[in-house]
Amino acid sequence: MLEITRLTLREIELELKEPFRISSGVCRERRVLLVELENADGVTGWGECVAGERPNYSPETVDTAWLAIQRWIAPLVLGRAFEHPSEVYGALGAIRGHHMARAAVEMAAWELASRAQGVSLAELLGGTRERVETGISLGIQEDPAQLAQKAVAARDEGYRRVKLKIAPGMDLAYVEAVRAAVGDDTPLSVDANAAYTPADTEHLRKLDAFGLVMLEQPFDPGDLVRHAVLQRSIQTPICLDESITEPERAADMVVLGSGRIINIKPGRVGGFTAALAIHQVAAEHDIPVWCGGMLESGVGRAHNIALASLPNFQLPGDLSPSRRYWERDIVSPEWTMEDGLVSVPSERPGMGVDIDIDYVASLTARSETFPAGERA
Ligand code: OSB
Ligand code: MG
Repeated sequence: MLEITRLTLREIELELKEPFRISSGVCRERRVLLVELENADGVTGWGECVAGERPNYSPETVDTAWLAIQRWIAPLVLGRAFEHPSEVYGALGAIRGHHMARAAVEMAAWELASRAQGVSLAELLGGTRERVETGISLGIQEDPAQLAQKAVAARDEGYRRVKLKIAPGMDLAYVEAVRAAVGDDTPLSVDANAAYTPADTEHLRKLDAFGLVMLEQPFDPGDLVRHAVLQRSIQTPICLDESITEPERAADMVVLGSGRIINIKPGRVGGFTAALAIHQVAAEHDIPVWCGGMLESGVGRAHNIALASLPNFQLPGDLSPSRRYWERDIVSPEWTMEDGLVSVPSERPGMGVDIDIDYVASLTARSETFPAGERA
């Protein structure tokens, strides 16, 4: 039984060690929305919202998520008793959109349930792997030589796959330089974050020459049909990220042939229950999935790693260790990587890391507890 008696929202600010540039903008500092749920026994569970500061990756932002949780999501879970955390997704089904806001609460509910039951989050989700293969996502750099240097360093650090962010005018020459620098044996992929249109089809076909594992999200999220047409005219497998906002979109992708690989970010699709459903649809259709990242703090990372321990996560995830992003993460122990692998903390109840609550308090820009008036 999962009875949620209290929900605390906190917004913290975490400065990235290095700015991260994608086709639609640059992120220097992460505004992170954290959700803490508490049950009647005083057990707490944590979640992290993956929404960014501006609506450049998805329509949601930190501010819209705060509003959605405060106004519509919190009232739907507070005081409710769920038999199992998988019921939370359905309970929030009356809300359209706001997948990231819903996910933050839904995932915190799973974390709370795993702590209350004394099992690891990975185990509660059905994870089977002890270690997960890790890839890196490299932001757009000043020039191809700089990107090539970073790619070589990542390969030498042990990363199992190197992903390059691309944009029109910052694509072929960059990929060519990286491929030449790392050689043919390093798995490479590219991520356009929806920066192209069907008019770029001939141009994108040139990527076929570089033996990429995948081309992630070339077109607008809503363009499932256009992605299907593109997939028929290029060899590089298309992977969808932004397009897959819920399990139904994964099913649509399969029917239409809009891509051959899915990037599952539980925080993008409404949470773990939806992520498990997508994982299932994909497995039934021989579609490999992998776990993407959103520059999460150690909390979101914990959730992603737990999910990535499931069997159909066949490709390395964007699960870089804490030190890649932050001078100091908000969890202990911090996330580490060894030989390109991250260990799943399956021996510990819950997500497997502790929140450094004093550090979180020192980074907090605003916080609010529901039911209103009570303090965390
Ligand atoms: O498209 O996967 C993406 C970061 C912010 C927004 C979108 C994306 C990303 C990443 C970062 O690729 C992956 C990571 O967390 O390391
Ligand atoms: Mg992506």
